[in-house]
Amino acid sequence: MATAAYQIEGGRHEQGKGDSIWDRFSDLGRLRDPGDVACDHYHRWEEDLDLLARLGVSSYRFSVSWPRVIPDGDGRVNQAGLDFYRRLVAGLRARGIAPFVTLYHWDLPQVLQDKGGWASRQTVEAFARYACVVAGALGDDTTHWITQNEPWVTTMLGHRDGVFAPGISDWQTAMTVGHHLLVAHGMAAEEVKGVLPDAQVGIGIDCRPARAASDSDEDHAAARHFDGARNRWFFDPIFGHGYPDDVMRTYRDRRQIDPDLVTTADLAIIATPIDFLGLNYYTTVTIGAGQEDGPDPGPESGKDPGPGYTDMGWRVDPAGLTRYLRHIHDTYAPRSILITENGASYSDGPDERGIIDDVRRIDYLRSHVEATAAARDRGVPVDGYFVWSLMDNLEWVEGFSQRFGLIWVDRETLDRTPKRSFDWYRGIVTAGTLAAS
Ligand code: IFM
Repeated sequence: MATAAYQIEGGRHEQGKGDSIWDRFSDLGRLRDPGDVACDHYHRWEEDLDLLARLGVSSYRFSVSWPRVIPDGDGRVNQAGLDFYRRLVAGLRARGIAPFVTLYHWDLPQVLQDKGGWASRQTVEAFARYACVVAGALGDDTTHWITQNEPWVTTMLGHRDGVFAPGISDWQTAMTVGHHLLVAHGMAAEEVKGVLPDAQVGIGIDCRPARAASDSDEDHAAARHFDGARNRWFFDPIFGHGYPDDVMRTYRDRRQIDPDLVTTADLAIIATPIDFLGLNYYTTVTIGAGQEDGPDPGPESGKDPGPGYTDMGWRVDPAGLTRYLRHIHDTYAPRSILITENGASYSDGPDERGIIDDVRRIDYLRSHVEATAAARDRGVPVDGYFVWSLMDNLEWVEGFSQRFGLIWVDRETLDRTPKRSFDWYRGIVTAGTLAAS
């Protein structure tokens, strides 16, 4: 089961927390709903851990809010902020649940953004220090660490398209940010291992497997470029292959990347060995000529995407997961793979009896659990599966309009009501279908 700090915690001004770039984005009215309270997990965390225990899961993936722990990003440590996560981790252990800690799920301290954000090398240094602080505080009870979540999103949506915080639209900045995120991953991995030699450290990468829209050479070339920019750009350097030549050439030709950005020393840091690869999988895309630079093509926005698609307009493609797991195994051979996110947004709400019969979510999850098991049966070392997400939460710019949770959160009262999928998933966990769920 997985969540992220900004999407559930709230407690924006509690106990010394600093603002993150998402707080600023929210203040600017760039989110459909403000994020100050979110699901109020900051105050209701014990109730939420009880729900996790009721679900029977053996592990829980959550993220630490950097500005809650170090309000200005690289200065004083906020003890009260760290203590919140200490209590959370202790509460998980007391319920027999292993914490999987994500260090960065997009909520950069605003003070660091004001100094250049991820485009500045100083943010990379600050992240390494922050990783060290958190590892020192939570390490007694935490074995599994995820450095970065979905660097493509921060890179492209946050800095090329400007639709996510911090709202910058500049190709070269985006490429610099993406590179720095990966260097920060490698440095943080080293830091965590320095403090906790037995830690298991990985990174969470989102993938969008792409197929060509037709057999034409143009569509194949477009799909190849899309795959290179969206997937290989991140997987290749992490596994020691450097950035893909074909994409690098295009970026250089178009002057979309600073030619001096990438050094051999950086590539060595990025390739710091990981103990597991975290893979976030939701969907696949079909790419034709002209669509190679994204954004992901999907059904026209604002229109009901219809059957076979989730409310995000993402195609349901479980077979794509099996294929992609096999591809990752064959291409990069990671020691271990965890599905660090998989899930679906469907809006089904309570009926007159108060029951939330989210049968489409059950179908989605069942087919993807089976797809994961199918890959494992063919020798892919998939050692864990995390559903996105425990509860309906703040889906970034979409606000609360997209519901990914196994638990319904009433937007007025913030009361939690487990959906049908919650009971179904408990059955899956009890049956031991997948490890570390
Ligand atoms: O809600 C997000 C999460 O924060 C990162 N991965 C995708 C999810 C659904 O969009």
